[in-house]
Amino acid sequence: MAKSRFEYVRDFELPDPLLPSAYIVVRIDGRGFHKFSDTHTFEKPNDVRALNLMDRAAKSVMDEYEDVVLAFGESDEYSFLIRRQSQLYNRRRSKINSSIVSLFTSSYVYHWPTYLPNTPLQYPPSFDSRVILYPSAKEVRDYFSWRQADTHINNLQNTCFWCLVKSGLSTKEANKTLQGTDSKAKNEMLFSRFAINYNHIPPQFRKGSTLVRSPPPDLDENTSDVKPVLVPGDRKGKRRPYEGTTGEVIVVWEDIIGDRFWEDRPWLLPP
Ligand code: DGT
Ligand code: MG
Ligand code: MG
Ligand code: MG
Ligand code: MG
Repeated sequence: MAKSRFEYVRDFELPDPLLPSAYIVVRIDGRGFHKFSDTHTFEKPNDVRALNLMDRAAKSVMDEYEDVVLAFGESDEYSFLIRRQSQLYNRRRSKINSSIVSLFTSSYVYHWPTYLPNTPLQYPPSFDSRVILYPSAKEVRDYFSWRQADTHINNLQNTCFWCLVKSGLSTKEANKTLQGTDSKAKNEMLFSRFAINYNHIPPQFRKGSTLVRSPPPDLDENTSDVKPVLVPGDRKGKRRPYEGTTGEVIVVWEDIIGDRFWEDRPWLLPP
């Protein structure tokens, strides 16, 4: 078929490939969720319904994209780790970025009535999205540590703040009370003034949500302890290392700053 004389404009669509073998992180973040959470009367500081809805939307992304091997969420944001050897959309940046945030957003809206049945959605929420490349496992570990440390710092601060406000202080007074306090002082304030042991607050609020896949059970009992975990390969009897792309997506509220989480799942950070 002959090309139309307009077809040349296609050449303006420039390639935007992501560096081969680099770890890919996509982070989405709710746009204007300060206002959005007020409009929809989210509980302060944490609304478990809204957080569970975020987790559900993230699960949709992992169910659809097997190369997303890990996701971490807190507040109005989620980070997705795409395995380093992924050939998803030939590693085209804007295709990956836009597809993930689009699916996340539609799933968030789709599942809204299930998680907040008595709160009609007042207007369409949106999320921004960015792609970050990391050259090695160290930066990936530090990236997720950064997000989880942020979860902790914000949650401790917000928990104190809303305790003070709910006890009768103005928001201005609460801010002033908290000014310059370190985390030890905040823990003590919660305990002595509000009888709250911070460590007893749900881990979902303190640690954020981590989504991973569970590897299928290792069929060979001789290698059940051997890492990396082997799974059945394409050819009968031939086994290959598990890459984190199959198995059920589960949510955990665990520490991901320490080594344990990653040692248990060596496929997340292949050398
Ligand atoms: P942005 O991201 O620049 O468009 O602006 P925001 O307003 O989304 O700000 P951001 O992302 O820095 O902070 C997230 C906001 O969402 C923050 O104001 C607290 C709110 N938020 C998130 N989760 C909850 C929740 O469970 N309960 C309540 N009350 N607020 C929440
Ligand atoms: Mg933001
Ligand atoms: Mg936001
Ligand atoms: Mg945010
Ligand atoms: Mg099309």
